[in-house]
Amino acid sequence: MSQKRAFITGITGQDGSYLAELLLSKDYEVHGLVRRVALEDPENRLSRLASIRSQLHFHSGSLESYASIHHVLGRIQPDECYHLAAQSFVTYSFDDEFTTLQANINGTHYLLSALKSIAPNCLFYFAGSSEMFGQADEVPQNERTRFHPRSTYGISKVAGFELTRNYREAYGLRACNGILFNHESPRRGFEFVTRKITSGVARILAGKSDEVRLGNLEARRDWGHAREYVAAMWLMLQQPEPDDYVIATGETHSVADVVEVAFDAAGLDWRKYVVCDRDLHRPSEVNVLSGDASKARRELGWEPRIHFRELILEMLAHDCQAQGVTLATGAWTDSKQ
Ligand code: GDR
Repeated sequence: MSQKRAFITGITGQDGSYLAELLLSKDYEVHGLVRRVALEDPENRLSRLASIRSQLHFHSGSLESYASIHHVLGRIQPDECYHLAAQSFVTYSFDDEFTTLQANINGTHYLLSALKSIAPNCLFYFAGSSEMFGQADEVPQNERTRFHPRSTYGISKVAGFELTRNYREAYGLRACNGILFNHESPRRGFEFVTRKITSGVARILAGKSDEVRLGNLEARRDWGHAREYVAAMWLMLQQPEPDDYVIATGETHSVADVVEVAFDAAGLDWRKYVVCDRDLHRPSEVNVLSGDASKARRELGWEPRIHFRELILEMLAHDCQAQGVTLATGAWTDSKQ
């Protein structure tokens, strides 16, 4: 059988980098959409891909332009398309609603429409989000739970989800939605709360900072490991029929729990360092999210193995190493990067 060709939008991000590694290990030819500026500054902007860069095919283009997407897809003719690129920071979506909606909805729409005309047999994955559930009616949330998003980010993901479903139903596109709950790793962006905390603790240990400023410590999330979540994306596209799947651990923890695990492992009393800042609270918060991934377990054979504490300690160990400090307790697992 000839080598399969995969196309990833958002390849430079946390999920994109893990997915590219997974697909290379399965002998795919891996193509990624990147901004021109990224190609001009590979050391910084392609840093998560450093170890596999030479094996990837990059295409400069923009999800803001239908013509650009059409052109790139025409050149690649992919067998599988993973649409991960988005304005993905929920907090920012309150500062710039318009850009979030335009970028996330139009980008998805352009891609689906271009695939329909250029590569209608291509398998398509859309990165949906637990933020679509928002203020959910039920706990835990599954594929049938009603959406009630609480940010324009969540709204944009609901629109992307519905576009994907509609292209499947109306045009027979083999398109799947992953409804992924929070997933983290040592490659997580520093603006997200888990990485903000682990990198903040590492900076305190290195003597470069004396506080971590946080918003709502009571918010509860279902946090898994990104490396395991990208495997679920691939599994979804290997099924005989396209469908939608919740991917989650089913365990929830508060932001305060992240704080406690990270500071305890560093031998620090978090009360001396964590500053609660009202300005970092969101105008409409999602208080608790907890996913029921039994459909994925049943149909995909997917199961998370890395638990919350192990995840946070892996991130902390990585951040400490980057700051040149060692943890006295030795209570963490080594970073697997
Ligand atoms: P989230 O992730 O919004 O769930 O979206 P984030 O880590 O930003 O927030 C998680 C929770 O922590 C609370 N919080 C803070 N958040 C940030 N970023 N900074 C803080 O200082 C802080 N203090 C408290 C938040 O209010 C929130 O309740 C992530 C993203 O990856 C999305 O793209 C993805 O779709 C979802 O996960 C699933």
